[in-house]
Amino acid sequence: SLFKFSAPRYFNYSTTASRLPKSLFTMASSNEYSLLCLENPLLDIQAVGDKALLDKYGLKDNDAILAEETHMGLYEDLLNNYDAKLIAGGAAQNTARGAQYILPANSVVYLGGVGDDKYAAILQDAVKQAGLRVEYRVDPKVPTGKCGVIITGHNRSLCTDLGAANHYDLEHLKRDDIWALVKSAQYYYVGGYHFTVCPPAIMALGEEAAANNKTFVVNVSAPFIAEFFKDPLDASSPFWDVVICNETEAGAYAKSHGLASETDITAIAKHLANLPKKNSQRPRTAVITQGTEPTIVAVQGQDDVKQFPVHAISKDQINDTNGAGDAFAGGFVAGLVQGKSLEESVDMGQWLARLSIQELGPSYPFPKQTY
Ligand code: 26A
Repeated sequence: SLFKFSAPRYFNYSTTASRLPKSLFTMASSNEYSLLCLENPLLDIQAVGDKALLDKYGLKDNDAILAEETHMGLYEDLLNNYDAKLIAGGAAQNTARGAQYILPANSVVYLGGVGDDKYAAILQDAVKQAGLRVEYRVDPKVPTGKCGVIITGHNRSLCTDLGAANHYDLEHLKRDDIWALVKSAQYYYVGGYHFTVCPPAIMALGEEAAANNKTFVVNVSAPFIAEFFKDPLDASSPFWDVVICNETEAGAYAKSHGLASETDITAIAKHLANLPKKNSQRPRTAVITQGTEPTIVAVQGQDDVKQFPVHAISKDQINDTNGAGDAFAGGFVAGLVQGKSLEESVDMGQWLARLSIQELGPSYPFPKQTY
């Protein structure tokens, strides 16, 4: 089982690094950066909005979409008329910051594409605070991607202009120094939004994981991924050791795959867990979050599906829910990396999500709290 093995013990070179030759210092040790994450680095332009704003751009109150021509005015609108804040985002980058928040120093590295601009500098600052190492593919010709976030009550509507994030490529992943990080990592986390960008990079990580009995985690990330990016999503599914999604994404998956029910979350979790799997050395785990309703977990080959209630906080403690799911994934994956049980990993996910929804945007409290 995934949860019985202990992760390698951490070894922090930072105190001795200055005494080591430079070449050694730049090489990742086999215990460092055991978690490698891939997706789309974005800057969130977030504001509290209203129905009129959602209607103006034809947006649903709780959805995530790719921006089209008609949405391009949204960002200026948010900044000029809604007092928007600029906050580090990008779903898997939020997860990576979250996992690093819990894990020892130098545990997590994140890959994605950015531009060479002010927005990228804001992202660099945020990841530095979290101690997250990023290896961006920098495109000098394309601006850093941005996500308009409209908060209405406990809903958030996300509208993304991918920019430079859309230019991530296999060439960057296969660059000697980056591929060395891939080789030394033991856990991979891919945000599903990356299926819109570079499926070959996702497949390369999946193949590397399966061939070496490493752990490959995919988050479905948004209903439109399950619906419109079904083919690349399905091509990667044999590599999934863990698949994470929320109830809406589970429903979209059920619909696009013709499952009997779009609302029977237990049945969908079982279906995901039991899809064919390339690496048969461990069963797949499917995790479905449902907001304040219990988290559902199915394990390949097991009949019973587990439920983990959420320890809800009072409504007035919630700042916004932008990034709640990413934080859950961050805590859960940190648990995996630490060799925790399934129960504890889910609890770590719920704990980190609880912290994040009390902050503005997909952020975590500093000074750090400990699990
Ligand atoms: C390709 N798309 C649409 C996206 C995103 C995205 N991250 C990567 N790719 N659309 C929204 N997000 C991020 O989701 C987080 C909340 O879960 C936002 O940047 C936000 O931080």
